[in-house]
Amino acid sequence: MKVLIIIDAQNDFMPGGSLAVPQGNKIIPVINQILPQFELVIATQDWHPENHISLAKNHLGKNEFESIQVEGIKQTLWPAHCIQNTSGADFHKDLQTEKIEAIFRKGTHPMIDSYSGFYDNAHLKSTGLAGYLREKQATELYFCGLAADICVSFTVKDALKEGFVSYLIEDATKALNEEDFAQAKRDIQALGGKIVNSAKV
Ligand code: VGL
Ligand code: ZN
Repeated sequence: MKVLIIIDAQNDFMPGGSLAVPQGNKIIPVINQILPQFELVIATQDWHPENHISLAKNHLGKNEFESIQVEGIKQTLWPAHCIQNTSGADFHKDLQTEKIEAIFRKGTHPMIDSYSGFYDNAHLKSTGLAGYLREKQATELYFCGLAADICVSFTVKDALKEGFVSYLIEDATKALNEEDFAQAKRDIQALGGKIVNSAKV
């Protein structure tokens, strides 16, 4: 079964949002157009409490986009974004959400950040997404959303490691950093993932 997984298509990652991805809004019509071709559509939401460890404002003397070490792993400090129950955490208003059957939220624990829809960054806490997809007998996963170089590529890499046939829809994602995205695409291909265009899904 073909599944579409929409990663973090939330206002704070759109132009005007607190952690805006350039041209992030351009993916919305592309996603809406391909939605009918999928039997199952699910989404993720970055969903942080105010005191979340990934927010620069919670670290005295640290600036946005600086990084720190948390229990031996790199934690980038971001502007406040996707705070639970704020409009910044809502899906883009034009995203057709009717077909979204399940929403997996991540980054909900104050001390744990999660770029991937499957696991937190230290791979300690599962969101349950892999088990859900197996129970639904998902065979092919198609990924889109924001940001290409961060949450989307972390999710695709975890999907491949979980053994799912995985495709990244390149024109339905946008990156914060193009160089990081170029590297992420190479990593995805090295793991057996495919980069495709929305015309080919
Ligand atoms: C994301 C940075 C911090 C993303 C989430 O959705 O790509 N990026 N939190
Ligand atoms: Zn976040």
